Amino acid sequence: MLSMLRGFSPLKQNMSDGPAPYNKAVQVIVVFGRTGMGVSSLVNLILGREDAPYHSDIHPCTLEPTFYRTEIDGQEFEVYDFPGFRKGFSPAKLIGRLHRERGIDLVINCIRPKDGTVKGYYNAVRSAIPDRVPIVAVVTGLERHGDDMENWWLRNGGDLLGKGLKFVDHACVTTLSPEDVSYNLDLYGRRIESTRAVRDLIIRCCTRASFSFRCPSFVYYISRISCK
Ligand SMILES: Nc1nc2c(ncn2[C@@H]2O[C@H](COP(=O)(O)OP(=O)(O)OP(=O)(O)O)[C@@H](O)[C@H]2O)c(=O)[nH]1
Ligand SMILES: [Mg+2]
Repeated sequence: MLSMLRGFSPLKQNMSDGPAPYNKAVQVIVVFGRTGMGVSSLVNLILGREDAPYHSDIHPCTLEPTFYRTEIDGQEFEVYDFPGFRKGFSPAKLIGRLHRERGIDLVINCIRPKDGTVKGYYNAVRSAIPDRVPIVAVVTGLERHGDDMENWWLRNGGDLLGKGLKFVDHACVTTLSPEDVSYNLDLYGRRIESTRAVRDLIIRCCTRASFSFRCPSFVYYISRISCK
């Protein structure tokens, strides 16, 4: 853990070209969750390419924060794939440090129905960054969830909010890989739908995107109060 903190610098990631210099035209997104719940798969869904390593091994795959660049609707983003919470390890301090050094615009908590949702993990990240940085939920693993994946939130979203996990917005998706969905038209369609849902969520909720030209500020305001 200590060596990880020492080695971590948002300016020294394993990308061929480093992060953009402090330039708030580039927005910073953090994706976190419990280890093995599909954090890297969600990063890949956002990117639209399989750049973040992922696997089904029981051992953690992502061992250090790594960022990837992408563009959504003409806006530039750096998407950070964080190592997952696990016994004896929390990425919360690293997320706090990234915020101090670079400024985070949006945090995505990747959760899975049942065991993927842990209030302690949410709280650790919430207390590592200022309240003004929005945290949203992306619920994954819903490829077999009835006709409409969004129905999961209608049934369960209230419980999460009632437990104190204050997500300002959400999306219900599958993050199965392109290979996993290639043999099934329904799954393939759900992946396309999922990509759109998560990208729309980002555009709605990224702080500056919603307050500037992308989204009327009252929509952001409404989405915040409707989830309290
Ligand atoms: N059924 C299902 N499996 C998924 C979904 N998303 C990811 N997976 C699988 O979950 C496993 C773990 O995915 P990762 O993206 O590596 O998870 P992670 O949270 O980044 O894991 P670590 O980096 O090891 O902490 C892989 O086998 C994925 O294919 C999903 O929406 N549905
Ligand atoms: Mg990972």
